[in-house]
Amino acid sequence: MATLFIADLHLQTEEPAITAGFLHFLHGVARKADALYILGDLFEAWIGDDDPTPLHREIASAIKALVESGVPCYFIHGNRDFLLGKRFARESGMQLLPEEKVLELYGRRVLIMHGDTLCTDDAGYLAFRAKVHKPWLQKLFLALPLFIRQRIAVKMRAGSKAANSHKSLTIMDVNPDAVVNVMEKHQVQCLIHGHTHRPDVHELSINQTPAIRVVLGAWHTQGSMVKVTADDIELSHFPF
Ligand code: LP5
Ligand code: MN
Repeated sequence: MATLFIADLHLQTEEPAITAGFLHFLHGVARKADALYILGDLFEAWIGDDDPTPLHREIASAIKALVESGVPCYFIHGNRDFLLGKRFARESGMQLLPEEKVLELYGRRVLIMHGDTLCTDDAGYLAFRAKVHKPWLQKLFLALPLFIRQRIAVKMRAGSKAANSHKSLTIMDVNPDAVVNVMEKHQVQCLIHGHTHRPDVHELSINQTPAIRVVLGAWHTQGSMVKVTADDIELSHFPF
């Protein structure tokens, strides 16, 4: 049996092919898994569980069907859907996890994260993140009318794109020391994350022992997943 990990689907109404690919995944390979972990940025942007966008209902229902088929589904927030809350979790059957979670999988300890907090060279992002993670600001934002929230999200996305266009690619990748620190903190030899959209398997050394960091790919034109079994940790890409 196997445990599956995906991230960075960035689902949005404007990208029906990605949605179709995800629905196919949920009705197919995911049904045979022991569990499915979604490591953030499932959605392109999330402005509250009360958003009536039909796509959200469709995705919730499809994930719920997976869970009701016997495959538990877990979610770690990304930097786009950090406001996804208990109401959507209930509707979809997903169990919400903290931003750093250690799993015991087939005798192996595996740390899972979205990955944005590893980008410690990106001071601008960390400052932004600290602000939008303030509970009082989130409460204030969620109390706004939906159309105002939509406008703010559009401005934030535009602001981010503009800021990113002036940043070096290195700054927007994980900091190697941050990776070692978090893996040593959790005493793991395996880390799986997303966010950077740079799928790869990186070998490193943690506590003088071989370790790996597996980065999931974003779902732009194909699917990407990590499959963990008792014998292997495999990063793969597949057509929608
Ligand atoms: O997301 P992406 O891939 O473009 O870049 C990310 C980092 N940017 C972000 C910002 C998100 O894209 C914004 C999404 C909002 C969705 C929901 C709204 C919820 C509002 C909640 C309010 C409590 O995460 C980017 C990183 C990059 O990853 C790589 O790691 O570099 O970080 C930034 O770009 C941060 C910038 O340095 C500063 C942020 C600019 C935002 C400007 C806001 C102005 C509008 C405010 C209106 C009131
Ligand atoms: Mn992300």
